[in-house]
Amino acid sequence: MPKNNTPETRCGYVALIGRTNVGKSTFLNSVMQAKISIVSDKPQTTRKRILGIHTTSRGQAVFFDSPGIHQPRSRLNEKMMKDVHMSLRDADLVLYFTEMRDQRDDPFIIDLLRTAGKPVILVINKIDLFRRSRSLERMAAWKDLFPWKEIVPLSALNGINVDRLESLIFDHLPTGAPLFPEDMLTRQSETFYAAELIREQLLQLTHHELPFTTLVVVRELEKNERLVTVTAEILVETRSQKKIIVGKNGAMVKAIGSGARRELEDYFDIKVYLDLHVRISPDWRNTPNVFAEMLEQS
Ligand SMILES: Nc1nc2c(ncn2[C@@H]2O[C@H](COP(=O)(O)OP(=O)(O)OP(=O)(O)O)[C@@H](O)[C@H]2O)c(=O)[nH]1
Ligand SMILES: [Mg+2]
Repeated sequence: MPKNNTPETRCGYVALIGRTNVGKSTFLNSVMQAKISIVSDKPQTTRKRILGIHTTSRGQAVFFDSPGIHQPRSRLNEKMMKDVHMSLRDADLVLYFTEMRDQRDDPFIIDLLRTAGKPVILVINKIDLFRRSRSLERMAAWKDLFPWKEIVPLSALNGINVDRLESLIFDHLPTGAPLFPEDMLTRQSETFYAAELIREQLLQLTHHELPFTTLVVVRELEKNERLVTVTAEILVETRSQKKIIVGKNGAMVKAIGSGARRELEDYFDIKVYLDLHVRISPDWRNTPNVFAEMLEQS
């Protein structure tokens, strides 16, 4: 029995796992009411494991937002899948995200969950896109595939059931004192966020073949009381990709830059000067030094 009749706090690591584009990062931002992880309608938005530290009166849920599960086709993809395995290994609780449009009962993923041997909550996201009867059907279809601890239909975008899922997460976490200071939200560096906020604009403003072949590297980040100066490069693999990202008379890179500057000003809460260039770096995805630089910028 806890002392003074105060309920014991819960604390633990929660892995957000699932295919790309199902809404894992959207949920993380929604439950934490902060922009922890970038979101886009393009596949493979999250490229590395991102920590989101969520402290409430019930305790501390430490989320690992993870890249979408996929078959690796490059060194970068292999590193992304390694992060998925790391999240599963370190988790006290797994949230397995699917979405309503997902028809696949994927034996590969179910095997992955079985091997991990962790308690799993099944989340069926994007219920706002379908009628209620369809979400009940989907829940029934998934029910017997795995001994889920819970099955939760969700709309991460519209906030439907986000509170309920949050409460279930705390129910399934072990009791314990917080691991991180209460006011800490993440452990990623400012340099990492600066690069991510630029990449988010790139994903949102360009069409879908480009995101896989681009990388944002922050070369310099300087702060004083009045201004943050960010110097960054967008790496692309070919001349034609560079042409698209620069755009007619530089219009595209200008749009990416001004969108990113607004986001950066929100993030740093101060005026930002962004110096953004596009550079060709052939095959950076298979050049360990190049993507290591991005993955270590955190
Ligand atoms: N309609 C609808 N769209 C959603 C919902 N949740 C997320 N989305 C959209 O789905 C897209 C992908 O969302 P993300 O949060 O980036 O998905 P993710 O699972 O983190 O994707 P990866 O990082 O690539 O693995 C975005 O366009 C979101 O706005 C939802 O509940 N309903
Ligand atoms: Mg994501």
